[in-house]
Amino acid sequence: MQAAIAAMAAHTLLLAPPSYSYPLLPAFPNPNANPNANPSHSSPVLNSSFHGVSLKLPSRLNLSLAAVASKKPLTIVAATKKAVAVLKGTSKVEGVVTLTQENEGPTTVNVRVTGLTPGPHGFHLHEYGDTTNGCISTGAHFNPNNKTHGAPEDEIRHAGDLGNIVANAEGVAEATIVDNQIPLSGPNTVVGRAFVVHELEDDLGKGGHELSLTTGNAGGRLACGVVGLTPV
Ligand SMILES: [Cu+2]
Ligand SMILES: [Zn+2]
Repeated sequence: MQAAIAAMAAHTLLLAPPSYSYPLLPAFPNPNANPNANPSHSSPVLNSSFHGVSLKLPSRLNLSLAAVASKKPLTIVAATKKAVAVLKGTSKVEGVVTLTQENEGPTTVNVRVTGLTPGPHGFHLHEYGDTTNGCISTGAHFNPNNKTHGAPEDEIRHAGDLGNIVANAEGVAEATIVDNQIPLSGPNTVVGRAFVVHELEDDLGKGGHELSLTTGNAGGRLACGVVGLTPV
């Protein structure tokens, strides 16, 4: 009798591993199709335990699928967007502008322009990424909210109004600008529009000139470049 119990225990131990391996199988297993199952060892007790495992499988699979599905939107929301514009013109003025935006936060703009006369130069995002006729064809300041020209910190400003960049004695202007009105996605995205660096200082709408409230009277367009997406 004891030998028979020991033999049954041995069978139970031998047959236990296949039942534990079921959750790893992709489909709902049929215990009778298990290649490891020996028909001669089948018993009602073992079958009922197999059924118990197979009944639990659907809920486990559903839970793991739900967890994967709920993580996907979070990954999209956490996106970083990056863009670049290479500024060129008819003069020796040239530069590179990089833009980075985390999620729906402000856009950080890093600017380096060389070949300028020392001092302040108007720096804007213009409406079009079109340079077929040089920087003139980039149009007016990017202005999706139909406002007048202003300073970057003003309530009333064009979205493209980024103020001035200031060149040092070597003609190099470097700046980091953080702004809330020049996103890299959505209806007011600046991707596909163009940066322009100007000949003169932007008076930020306060110069009293007839052009102050449209262009800041910043003079000619020295160099420009279209904003395009880059790898993150
Ligand atoms: Cu401009
Ligand atoms: Zn403007």
